[in-house]
Amino acid sequence: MLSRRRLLVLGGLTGGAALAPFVQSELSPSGDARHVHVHDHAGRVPAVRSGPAVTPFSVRMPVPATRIPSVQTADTDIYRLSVQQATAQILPGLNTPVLTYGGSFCGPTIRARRNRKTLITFDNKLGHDTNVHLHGGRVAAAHDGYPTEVIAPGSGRAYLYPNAQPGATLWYHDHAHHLEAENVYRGLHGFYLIDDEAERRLGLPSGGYDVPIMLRDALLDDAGNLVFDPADPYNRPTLLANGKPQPYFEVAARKYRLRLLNGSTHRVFELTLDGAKMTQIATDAGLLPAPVAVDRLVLSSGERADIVVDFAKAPLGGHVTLNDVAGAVLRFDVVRPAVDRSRVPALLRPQAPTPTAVRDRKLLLSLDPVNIRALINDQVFDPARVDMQVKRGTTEIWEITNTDTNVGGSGFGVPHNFHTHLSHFLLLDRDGKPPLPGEGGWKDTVLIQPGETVRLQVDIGPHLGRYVYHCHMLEHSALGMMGQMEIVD
Ligand SMILES: [Cu+2]
Repeated sequence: MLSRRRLLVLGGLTGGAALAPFVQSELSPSGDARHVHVHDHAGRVPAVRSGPAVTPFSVRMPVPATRIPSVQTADTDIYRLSVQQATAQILPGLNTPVLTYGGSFCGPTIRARRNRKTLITFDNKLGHDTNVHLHGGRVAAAHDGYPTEVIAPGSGRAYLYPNAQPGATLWYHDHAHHLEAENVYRGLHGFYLIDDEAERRLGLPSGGYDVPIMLRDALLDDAGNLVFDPADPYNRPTLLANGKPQPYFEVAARKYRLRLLNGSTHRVFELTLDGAKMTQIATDAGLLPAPVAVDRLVLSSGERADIVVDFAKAPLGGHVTLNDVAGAVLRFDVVRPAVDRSRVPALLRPQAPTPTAVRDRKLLLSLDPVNIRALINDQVFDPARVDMQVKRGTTEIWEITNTDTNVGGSGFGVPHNFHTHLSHFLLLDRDGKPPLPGEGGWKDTVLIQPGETVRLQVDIGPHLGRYVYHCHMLEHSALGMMGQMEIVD
């Protein structure tokens, strides 16, 4: 079947260059297959400035260490983390300068408990601004990492997270306006997991069998330096899992819960597991109503999916590989037998009836290649402008269209995605068709292909104040594809 070529990215951040490198994907006519093949606009594979070759499965995948609170009060876990430069060994034998939380590339994992608060003070030891956003967290506006509320070099800021939300795989990352893409790319990202007693009782794989895995890409030069080129975000050929290139991970012959996060600033991962079904149990904001067997997982920047994989189905000594369309991402080596008392119940979470929406809104996402801007409803982000006022505790339908089918008259389209702060949503449909099976739960980020319209049922609240929403392809939000809602009573 013929497929349409689509432009994936706006190039040209610097020097007023209009629409620099075109990179395209191919979509099936249904629009929901996302086989991402990279071409330039003439259909050639672009010259990849890749660094040293990576031998797949030659390094072990680490699991980011869980941070222990420095102080625990009756209702709060207290942490202190510095935002600092460090070196990481991403490629064997080479030291890569990176930006980190607490010195580790992929920051430490914060494990919170539902309804028990977390207070984290971040000390900025970098030479430039940063701030911190808890992606997927329902937190007060002053603690949300508003883009212009930055932590200046040499100072610190405390963020309070109430964790008054169901268990979920969240992550924390930089959100300083115009700097977010580069800061995240260089390493300011880490897991934040909310454990939930109701979830614990389900008997899902837990403890050492509950493994967060951050997937992302990178471009490294021959010396091992991370190269950040916002004009060419698809030229990042090295695939990392928890900060290591195409690693292996030794597992027991039993079920594991794998919390997959796309921590890239731009890449869309399209994942398969050696042709086997994956049991998806959660999406961005927590558990799905029921497990869903999926053949492939499409994760755009910022999206999460928790899956359960039973490695007892592979032979002892065998391998199971997680693949992206661009190549292998991670190989699981089944190295030891195990007793497994975990289970995946048929029902995971009661689905509350969603209230009637009080109003409909339309948002249009588009790039402006001539002026090197990225727009929502024809405007770049302006912190002084409130784009919508919404009433706390209500529900709205947001219809969001990616208008970029023909950027700058090039004939090529660009995908976007859409992330709401504070408010979670249900994806109602894509171009009138039902969402993919794994998209059936509460989400905070959704992929929108060129020309596609999604409808979201957005649950507003529970806090008051100003919160942003934006394209989570961070090179686009950095160019202005961001708006803000003011939540009022
Ligand atoms: Cu975008």
